[in-house]
Amino acid sequence: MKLYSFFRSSAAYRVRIALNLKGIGYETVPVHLIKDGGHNKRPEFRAVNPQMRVPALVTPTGDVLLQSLAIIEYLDETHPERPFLPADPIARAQTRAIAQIIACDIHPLNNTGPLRYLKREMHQEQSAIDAWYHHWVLAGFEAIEALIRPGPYACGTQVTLADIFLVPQVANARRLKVPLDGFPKIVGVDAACLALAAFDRARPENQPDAE
Ligand SMILES: N[C@@H](CCC(=O)N[C@@H](CS)C(=O)NCC(=O)O)C(=O)O
Repeated sequence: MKLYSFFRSSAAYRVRIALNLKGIGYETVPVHLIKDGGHNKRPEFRAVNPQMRVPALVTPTGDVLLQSLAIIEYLDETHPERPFLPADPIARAQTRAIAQIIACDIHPLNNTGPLRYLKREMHQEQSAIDAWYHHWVLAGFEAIEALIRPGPYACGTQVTLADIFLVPQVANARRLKVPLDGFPKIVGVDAACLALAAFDRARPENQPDAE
């Protein structure tokens, strides 16, 4: 498989974790999101992903898959051993809820594109943009902190979709200096996950395009 990725992209980080957890080898195709206004805006990448975002995954059949959640579900469906969701329907919904707080409620507000828009089109000061970023992470993390069950992982003793989404969001929050002292459960889950090779290998600093 071939993964279009950027070392710092938390959405690509999710897919890297999922690929590693499933033991699937892949080639990284780095797409620099900052240099020259973003290499993701080049026509050759637009031909891969019309949305011009990472991640994009090329499957062994040559199909291109977009959107981290769709890609991760595809990996789970095609490699059902060590599933990313628990068997019980209630537990599945609870696991998806944590993943979706990140995917739908935190990340879209704090992504490179919207932050750039706040700066360039809305002419906001960097301090206001930082406050916006912190606000939405803190609001989402408060909910997740209350939802985390006895661990070591977010939904119990097995790694799930919730962990795959949580760890990259924590890395992002740390990079933007969001104080995490109020979230001991999130910090504990993050540490437990990063002790696993699949998570560690997926970290931004361990990518071939890391800077
Ligand atoms: N919902 C998408 C988000 C993908 C996304 O927004 N990726 C960001 C990096 S984390 C990106 O490529 N941004 C490029 C840009 O906005 O120019 C997913 O989960 O895959």
